[in-house]
Amino acid sequence: LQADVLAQIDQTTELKSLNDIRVNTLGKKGPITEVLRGMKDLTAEERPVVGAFANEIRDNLQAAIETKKAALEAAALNAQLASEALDVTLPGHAVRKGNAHVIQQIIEQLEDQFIGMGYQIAEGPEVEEDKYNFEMMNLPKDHPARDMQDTFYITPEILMRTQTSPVQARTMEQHDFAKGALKMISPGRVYRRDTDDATHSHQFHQVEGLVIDKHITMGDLKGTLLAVAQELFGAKHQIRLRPSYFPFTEPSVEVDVSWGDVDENTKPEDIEWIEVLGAGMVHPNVLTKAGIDPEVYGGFAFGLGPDRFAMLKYGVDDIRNFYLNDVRFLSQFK
Ligand code: FA5
Repeated sequence: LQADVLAQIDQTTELKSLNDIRVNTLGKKGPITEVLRGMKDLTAEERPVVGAFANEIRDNLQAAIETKKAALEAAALNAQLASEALDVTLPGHAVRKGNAHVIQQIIEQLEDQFIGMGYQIAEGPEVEEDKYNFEMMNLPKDHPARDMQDTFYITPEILMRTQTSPVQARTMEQHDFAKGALKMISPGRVYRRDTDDATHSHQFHQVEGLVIDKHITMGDLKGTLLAVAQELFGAKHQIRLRPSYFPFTEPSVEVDVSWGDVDENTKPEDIEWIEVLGAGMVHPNVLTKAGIDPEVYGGFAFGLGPDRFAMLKYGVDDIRNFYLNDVRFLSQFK
């Protein structure tokens, strides 16, 4: 029995089966207990001999089980330590870093430029009154030029602003000319019932600009716009001013920027132009409606499209890419 059980103990690799061996051999129903229990049937001479022998085997097996138990517990602890070991030299998980939307980047670049030229940044509501969006901009209710900007109306008097120009009216109303000239830009979202295509979105951005002072000329407007366009686009693109019409400026111009690379060998008829902004000298009616005397003050205004600027700067040929919010597209502009 002893040799057999010792062999079993030796082969055991689990604490649970070791315990089974202990219960089976040394437990209440085990063979050794049975022998000791049968002592009463033995003669007085046999008892000490059998008793001593049984006790010796029991002690031997008990000692073997304890030794094996300690060894198995130590092995289990080592295995656990090995499996839970922390390798501090393994590379960690990279934290994904977001970036500002490309149009926001263009707007911030423009803000930096204009702040450098002494402009303030103004804000206005996207849900706007008809009064500021149209009437104070010299576009009364029956004016045919309202059709140029197809409008989302909320009520007959409240609309989604179609342009950032209402911020002109709001800042002119507030400005204290005793403190100096008015020079502001106002970036923000605008909304139109335009059919989406490669260069039109029903929701896009504008950056309005307005300068009002005593001796402002068309030359100031042209110089400002050329400086901004050159800073943003560099020498690769050409710029042209075209006469245009807006009810709130007189005279009015539109500025186009050439699409793709252009150099001195490019034939003028081969250049493809994309319209990026409207501008002009502030109409006397607009000044009067805001309580400014057009005999004393004058100025220029412009409204540019940063979406179109972003298209030109990065060669993106479809404006809708900016609004699909595909991270693979947007994460290119870091
Ligand atoms: C205006 O909105 C005038 N308020 C601009 C202005 C301000 C003129 C101050 C004079 C003085 P227009 O509708 O042309 O003008 O739009 C101005 C610019 O916004 C365009 O040159 C173009 O860059 C951009 N734009 C217009 N419609 C869209 C559109 N659907 N999607 C993307 N960009 C557009």
